[in-house]
Amino acid sequence: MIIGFTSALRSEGVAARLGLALGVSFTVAFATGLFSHFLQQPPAWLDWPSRPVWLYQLTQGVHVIAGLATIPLLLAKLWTVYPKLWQWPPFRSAAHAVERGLVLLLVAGSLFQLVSGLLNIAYTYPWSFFFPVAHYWTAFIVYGALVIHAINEWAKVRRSIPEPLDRDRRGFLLTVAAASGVTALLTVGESFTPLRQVAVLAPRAPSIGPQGLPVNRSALAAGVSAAGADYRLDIGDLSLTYADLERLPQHTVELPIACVEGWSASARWTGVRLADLARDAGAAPDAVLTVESMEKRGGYRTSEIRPPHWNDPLTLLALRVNGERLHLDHGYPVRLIAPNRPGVHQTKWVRRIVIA
Ligand SMILES: Nc1nc2c(c(=O)[nH]1)N[C@H]1C(S)=C(S)[C@@H](COP(=O)(O)O)O[C@H]1N2
Ligand SMILES: [Mo]
Repeated sequence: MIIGFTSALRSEGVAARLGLALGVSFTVAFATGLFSHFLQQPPAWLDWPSRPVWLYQLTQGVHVIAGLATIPLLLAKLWTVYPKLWQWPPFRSAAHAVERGLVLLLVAGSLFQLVSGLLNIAYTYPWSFFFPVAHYWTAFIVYGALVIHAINEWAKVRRSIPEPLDRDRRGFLLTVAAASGVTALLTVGESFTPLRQVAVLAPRAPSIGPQGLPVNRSALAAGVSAAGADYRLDIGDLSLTYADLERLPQHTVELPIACVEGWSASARWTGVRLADLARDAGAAPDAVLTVESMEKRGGYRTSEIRPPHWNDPLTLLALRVNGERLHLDHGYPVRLIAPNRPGVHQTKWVRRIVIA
């Protein structure tokens, strides 16, 4: 402990550099996180464009990778500054007490964000709160505290950054940077297929699953069984059998599924253009559609699809993936697939589309 407390690696210069790196990674995570939030729950006045098709895949991949790469940085930063916890007297003034309270909030909030995010992408929920809501609101607390902390510490940063570091401190920072880089490298393959072989830390490999595609929620987990001959897809006044859908003009598109948990995978989808079908069913071009699945319960059993997305010719009610009839776990008989849209909204086992 004594060695830890007096380590020469702890210096203002080291703390400042780690602080700057954390400032960048938290900014990236905050911005991409907000983007994801508003794509999942857009306010009524906000219609996101459906292009570029890969935008959400990119921002959410970056969100998760940036969060993971932040873990070594945060641990190093906490190690660098933790002797301050025992400083005496604990508060020199009221302003100092407020400043320390803010740092406590920042540390606790950051740890919460990283741990809860990590457990979420590992599909582990040892808590009773709803992850997206807790992660979203804590992000504002953390980022707000971070901005004030950065302002408070700015003089130290300005003072210590121009001073060169000695070899040991440089070595320490390089080790931390390498740990961060390796963490990113071992997970980025869950979105970026050329690196999928080394994605050993990724909870989902992009090509493992039926039909070479991961599954988030299987039919069994969702309580959905294979549709029989009585299956109908209802949209507006139309009611179509599976054979009716197969007889309609089929289109093939290459689109990714981009899960909020960070993995993504592209596939070749074949099916009916939603715009064609909605028009035949009498939808006005500015209508809002609600896609409902056969699933009885579950947070993602329905999704709303707004005009920019359902009018996009790439948006399909897919019957096939990579040339094969959809596997039940991928949404047989019919699933929605649309560009630039979170995976949670790519509704599987579509039963009905409501036009409003
Ligand atoms: N009906 C329904 N559709 C759903 C879900 C669901 O739970 N229920 N999960 C969504 C999520 S979170 C993702 S990431 C994608 C994954 O599609 P896949 O299982 O075919 O890869 O499906 C989406 N469609
Ligand atoms: Mo997902």
